[in-house]
Amino acid sequence: MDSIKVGILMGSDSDITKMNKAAEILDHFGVRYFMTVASAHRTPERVIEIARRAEAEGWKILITGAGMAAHLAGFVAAHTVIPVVGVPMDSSSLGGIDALLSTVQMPGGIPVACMGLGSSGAKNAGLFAVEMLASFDSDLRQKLKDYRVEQKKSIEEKAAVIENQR
Ligand code: RP5
Repeated sequence: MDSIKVGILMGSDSDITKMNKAAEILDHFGVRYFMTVASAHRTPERVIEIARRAEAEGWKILITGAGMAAHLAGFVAAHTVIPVVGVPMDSSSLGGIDALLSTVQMPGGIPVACMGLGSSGAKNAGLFAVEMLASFDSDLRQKLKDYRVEQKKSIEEKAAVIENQR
């Protein structure tokens, strides 16, 4: 079996539906991952343990999803040099703007790559992780190109259906 390449952490089990979009992409591309709940403020030691495990096992990318005063991405990034991709969750009464700013505005020195909000952001985090892995894997690069072709075909088919209805 392949080794784990990507870790997916989320601040709460309430983030699971959205963060599953990242997992679905990794499943599609056959990238092995570890997915769990770990909160920067409720279980900080657990987050540190996972960051240490990721380093020890040679995971390549960490995807984090968190909402509200979202410090999970930055907290994980503080404990590893593995690239961290943060997905702000649109789970608050502020619609996610709080999590977006918390995730994207890392002070210089500890980077976090911030995706868009919610499900689309999680899907893109999965794709971004695959793209990073594909930089060193030509089979994966070809699969990404095939995925784009399929996407294009799907839009063209939908466009044809709409045009034929008018
Ligand atoms: C964050 O606060 C989580 O990532 C979640 O998006 C939000 C709400 O968490 P719960 O109150 O649903 O556990 O920590």
